[in-house]
Order: sequence, then C-alpha cells, then structure tokens
Amino acid sequence: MPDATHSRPATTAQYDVIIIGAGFAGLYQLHRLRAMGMTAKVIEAGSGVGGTWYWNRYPGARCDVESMQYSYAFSEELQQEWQWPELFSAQPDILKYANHVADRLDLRRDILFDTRVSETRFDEAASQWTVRTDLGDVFNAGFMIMATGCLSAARVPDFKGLSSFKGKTYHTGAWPHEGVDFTGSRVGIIGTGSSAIQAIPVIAEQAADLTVFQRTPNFSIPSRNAPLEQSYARQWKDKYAELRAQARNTRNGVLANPNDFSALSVSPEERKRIYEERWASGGTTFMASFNDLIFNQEANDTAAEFVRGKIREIVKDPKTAELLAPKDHPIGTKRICVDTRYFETYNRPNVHLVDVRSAPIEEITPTGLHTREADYEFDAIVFATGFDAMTGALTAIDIHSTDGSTLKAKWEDGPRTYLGLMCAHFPNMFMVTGPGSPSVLSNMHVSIEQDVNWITDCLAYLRNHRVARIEATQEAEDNWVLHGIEVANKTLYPKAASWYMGANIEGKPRVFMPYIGGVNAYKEKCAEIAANGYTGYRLTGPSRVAQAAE
Ligand code: NA7
Repeated sequence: MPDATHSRPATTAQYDVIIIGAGFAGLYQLHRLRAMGMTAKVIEAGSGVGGTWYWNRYPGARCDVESMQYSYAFSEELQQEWQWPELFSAQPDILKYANHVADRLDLRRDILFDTRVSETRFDEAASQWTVRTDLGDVFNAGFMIMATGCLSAARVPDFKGLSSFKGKTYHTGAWPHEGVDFTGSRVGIIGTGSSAIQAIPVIAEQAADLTVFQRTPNFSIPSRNAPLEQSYARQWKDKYAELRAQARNTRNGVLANPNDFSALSVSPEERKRIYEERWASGGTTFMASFNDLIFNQEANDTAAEFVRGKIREIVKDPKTAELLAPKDHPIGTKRICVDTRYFETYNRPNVHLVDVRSAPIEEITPTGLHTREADYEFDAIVFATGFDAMTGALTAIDIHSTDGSTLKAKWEDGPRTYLGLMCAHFPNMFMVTGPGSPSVLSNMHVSIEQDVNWITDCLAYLRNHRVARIEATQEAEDNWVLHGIEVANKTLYPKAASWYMGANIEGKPRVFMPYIGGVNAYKEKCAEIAANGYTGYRLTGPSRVAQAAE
C-alpha cells in the first residue's frame, strides 16, 4: 500500500537487477553491473549513500579497521587519490568517502533514495522478482541483490514504559543528522558494546552527568588513533595492490602482523612483553598476539587476564574496575572493542556505572528509568543497544519463497544459506555478506568486494550460458550450514552470548551466524564452486534475453 506521506508518484519499471541498499556493497555492485551493460536500480531507505556510515552518526563513531585498509581496492585510481586524515577514520570521513565514490562513479542517477522495500515475490513463469516499496513502486527484475548490511536494523529492547519518557531518546544507530548537544544535561546510556564504548568518552565531556547502564562488560583495546602520517600512507600506496592481495589471503581480511605461535609456547615474561607491545600499538590486532587465542581457552585466559589487569590499573575505583573487567566470555568472542580513553572516563566525577546484570532495568519512566534497585532521572536516554544483526534487515522485508513460505519463516531457527550468498527456494536472490559468509568477522570492504565480484561473475556466466534461473540446492545449503557449525565449534566463539550468536535479542535462536573458516578459505571455496560450473546450484531455463533473440 502506498504510504500516506507519499512524497513522489509511485513508479513501475523493469530492470535486469534490483539492488537493495546503497552502502558500500550496493554502490560497488551497481558499478560492476553497469560495466557489464546490465540495467540496475538501487533502492535505499536513507536520503544518502553510505549505509551503516549514513545512520551511525553518534558522537565518537569510528571504524576499528585502519583507514588505509578500510576502503575499496577495486580501483587503483580511487585508492591512490583518496587521503584519509586519521589512522582510524571517524564516521564523517567515511561518509565523505562513500559520497566521493558515488560522485566519482556517477552512481546517484541509478539510486532511488528515501524508499524502503516492503515485499518481494518471485514470478516462476517470468523467472523474475517483483519488488514493492513502501511508496507503492513496483519493480520487476530478473535478479535481486540484497546489499542490506549486517548491522542496519537498529533495535531498542522492548522496555516497559518506553514511550512514557518525557525527555529525549536516541539510538546510536539512528542518530539525528544535526547532532545532539548534551551540554548541561543529565544523560543515561544503556549498553556497553562498541558503539557505547566510543560514545561514552565524548558524551561524558559534554553532559553534566552521565550514567552508564552495563549488562555485560566488554574487552576494549586503546586505538592509539592519531593523524595519519603521510609517510605511513605512502608505504601503503606504493604497494597497494600487493598489500590488498595479502590481506585477502588472511583469516580476517586485515593485515595485522600476526605472531604464528601459541601463547603457551613462550615464557610468562615473554608473553607479557608481547601483550604490552600490542597494547601500546593499539587496535584489534591485539588478538593477533598469538595464533591460538580464539581456539584455546588456556591461551585465551592469558590475554583476557592481561586486559583485565590493564582495566584495574586504569580505573581508580576498585569496585568500578571490577565491574568493568569482563569475566563471562573469552576475549575476542564478542566483538572486541577499540576505544579512545574509555576506561579512563570512569575516573571522571560526572560518570557513574550501574550494573544492570544484578539489578535489571524494569521500566522506563516519564522522568528516567527504574532498575530493580533504584530510580534514575534523566533529560536524555541513549540506547546503545545494538542491532538485530545479520538477519534483521533481511527478515524485515516480506521476501516470499517459491515454496509458499517467507525468508523470515525459513530462518525461524536461525539463518540458513549456501555460502551466505543464496538460499534454497529463493532463486535469483543474492546476498552480499549474508549470514554464512565471513562478513562481520572480517574487514567488511574485503568481504564486500569478494561477494560482489562473485555475484557479478555469476551473472555474467548465466548470461553467457543463457540461464534464466539459479537456485541453491537444499543439499548444498544443509551441508554449508553443517560446515559452518563445525568450524565455529572448533573455536571459543560459541561460548559467548554475543550478537554473532543472536544472543542480544530475546527469543532469537542461538546460532553462530557468520562463517568463521576465514576470508582466505572462503575465497578459495567460492572460486572452486564457480570454476566447476556452480556446484550446489541448480541452473535452469533459457534467459529472457536469449528467448527474445530467438
Ligand atoms: P552491541 O555490541 O550489540 O551492544 C549492545 C549493548 O546493549 C550491549 O552491551 C548489550 O548488553 C546492551 N543491551 C542490549 N539490550 C539490553 C537490555 N535489555 N538491558 C541492558 N543492556 C542491554 O551493539 P553496538 O551498537 O555497540 O555494536 C554493534 C557492532 O557495530 C559492533 O560490534 C561493531 O561491529 C560495530 P549484552 O552484551 O547483550 O549483555
């Protein structure tokens, strides 16, 4: 049904491909399809490009992958000409980059902004998708590519009394574009994940008073962010192609200078020296201190204890330090955070930590919130409560399958895909960085380019072989799901109640969603499957292009 706030006439059109989402995945996918001579339209809910980086404008928002590695690698020109100001880029700079790419490649003319896809159905006879939007548009396309992002469905828990609060509320993942001035305000922030850990030090400097409601403490490593030195950028640019290729051959798609030996193979003094060195250089590469931190509990304990020791050194109040020291999960099995003066912030007199594990939030009240133990009054509440990760943006669309079901129903017990790229009973629907692919466990740019390149090559193959329809077989999907569980169970990751496991959402099935076999192994597997004529996919029917020519 058309929306009442309909701001433009609804359209009906036919394309070769519909792409949903204009983040880094959607932008690159459009560019590749155009180069193939295919007609494509991108549908985007936001008013601009950038996806995650368009929405997540909270204070302190910053990437945890170094700037020189967090960008497209497909164009030598692009990567040579762009200048990053900082070692780790802030959200406004990443958004500027996304806009630069969109302009440079003239992508905007094929993007429909401010439009949300509501329903899609596959027409068996025509072998095409019908895509409907909230503004009443109807698009038909042979193929549909979901570039909907892994962390794009922002979520506020279903707190009792949520709408009764008289002050202002914000979610970090849907931050007002004009920014928020907290000067003189009493602010409450719920959550201590990556977003909160970045936002808290910045909000604390502005607000009169900041109260942090923590359910689970997180491990965080100082970023040591700094202005990007030109000599460092030069080192990258001089060998960009070579370094990018090396990154694609790592587990995470990031060059992290890993030590290829066990934490247990060195003396305690040597181990400490290595951790100190990594702590001093900063960032997520702390987890590359040794090669067994995500596989071996005893090895992991040494890293976890080192970081807990740092927290106890930094935070002056011992009770607060103890609350901030994570003990319920192995380090790195929840997304490790990267911060700028996060733990130091708790030494400020205007910052207070409340443990909502022992006394949960029971209700949001007109003046603040109420935990099992106390009442709190605020002018503003910030929800840093995360996302319906990996599946939320996909299941929010009513995607109908060919067997009379929907994607949401199919994934009721957890997402099931073949390579994270396609699902059985959803022909001609591709996902970029879908569940079952390395996605959020990797440098997203590396995984996005991998998937977009694979999808593009696949579409070229289908066109060249006059194939109208491609679909993952049930058997291939089942085997991939089993393989995903098998590799995850070889690591410590399933031990944590993380959003990788769907554990941040009540009622969401606990399934480890990303593929942890590594970007390198995944790339090889995808290449092999394509080289063998798309093993595990059923390819049928002459393409409409071919039919028309006959
Ligand atoms: P996260 O990492 O999912 O963090 C959400 C936080 O909110 C986390 O600390 C949660 O505690 C907390 N939370 C969620 N629901 C509640 C309730 N009901 N009560 C109290 N606390 C709650 O999201 P982020 O936005 O920080 O980061 C997401 C990713 O974006 C990040 O990993 C990077 O990849 C970029 P919990 O841990 O569930 O106990």
